[in-house]
Amino acid sequence: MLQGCLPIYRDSLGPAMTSSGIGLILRQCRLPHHSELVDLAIKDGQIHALASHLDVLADQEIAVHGKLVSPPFVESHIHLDSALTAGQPRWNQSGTLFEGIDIWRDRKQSLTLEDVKARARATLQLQAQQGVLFVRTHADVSEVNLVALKALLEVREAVKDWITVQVVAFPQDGVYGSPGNDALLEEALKLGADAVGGIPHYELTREDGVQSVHRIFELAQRYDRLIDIHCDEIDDDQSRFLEVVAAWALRTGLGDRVTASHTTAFGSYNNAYALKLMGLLERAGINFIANPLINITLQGRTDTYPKRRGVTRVKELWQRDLNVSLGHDCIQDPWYSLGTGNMLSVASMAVHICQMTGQREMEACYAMVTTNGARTLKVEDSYGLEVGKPANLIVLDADSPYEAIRRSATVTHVISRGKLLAQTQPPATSWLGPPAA
Ligand code: 17E
Ligand code: FE2
Repeated sequence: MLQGCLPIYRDSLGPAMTSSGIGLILRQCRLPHHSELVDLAIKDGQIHALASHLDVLADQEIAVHGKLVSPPFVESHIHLDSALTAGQPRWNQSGTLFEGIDIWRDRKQSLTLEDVKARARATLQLQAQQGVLFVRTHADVSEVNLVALKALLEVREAVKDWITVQVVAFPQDGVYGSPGNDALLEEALKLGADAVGGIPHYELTREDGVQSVHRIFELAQRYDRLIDIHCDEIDDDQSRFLEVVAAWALRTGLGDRVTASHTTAFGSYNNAYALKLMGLLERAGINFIANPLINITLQGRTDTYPKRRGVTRVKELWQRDLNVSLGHDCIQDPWYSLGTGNMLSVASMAVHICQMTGQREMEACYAMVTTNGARTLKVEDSYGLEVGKPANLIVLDADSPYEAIRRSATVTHVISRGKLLAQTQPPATSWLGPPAA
């Protein structure tokens, strides 16, 4: 069965016990959606062969013993410029998005290149050691010297041999919130940002919000960049910029080069409008990113009871075959003082809040932190467990994606570009009490 699904280059491996040039072999891997165990050989940084038994020697062997071997996690939405600043200069007391933006406005006055780079690199290492090898970060560009953006572009370059980073030029204070912001957004693209961002629900007026979406599409077309907009991150059922984003994606043909992040207001729309909107979203073919850890805490703050969940309609989007991925959004910053970089926590939170507790639904949530994220970032050429692709993969202390989420399994091995990047021992308990069973 497996042989039908996976290309196998057995002949190219040469006879057993001779020097094969194989750098690393993982023995007895359990791949997602395959019942048979396979050996996986890595040569020159690429996946060289996958077969039920590879009769060949390698420089290094890892016995996986039937554990899950998966493509790496994809962190499709995080703010590395604000990561690890929680409490500076003060803690968020109300827990709202707006207080977070105000605190960050104060903190960003003292940003330096070194400050941002050090925190971003520490965060990336934290993520990578837990199996994240692809990251899309937002960089606040509503800041006169573009320090955050320049720092994150430098970091993108400095870490590229072990982790892939994409940078979104994100105008946190609005494209039209202050006079210079529009020019700063364009300057960020000239400097090399991978994607254009926006925040239409935070612009001063509804009209400014619509205008900002037009401007973002114009810039994306002029500079040939992706789009990832913070869209309708509010409980206001009248916040309807998602339809504008989808309409422009349709009209410009940019389609899946466009991503709508957060879209929490979608959880508050009436069903009649949501039905109409779904049809447009299907035609537009854009990507969605939900950030369940953050939005379960930021949203619903003006509610008494019943209190909204504040997360977009993840299950319904998935049921319509639209591409949804999940992000952490924050690790210890003005919006969220928690966060570990563990993508299984994100997937688990989505399972709970979005009520995706069926077996297929939980597998879908695992896909949302792996393959769907790769689709959103458009990195599929260098992503996936296929012969000929770069050897980016992880080993988990679990037998299936479901078990990985349920037990928040340890990522025991992280392999990046064919090399072992990090190893972690799963926790081991010694039971000292009387026999329990
Ligand atoms: N900025 C924003 O507008 N929304 C967020 N969730 C974060 C930053 C973290
Ligand atoms: Fe965000």
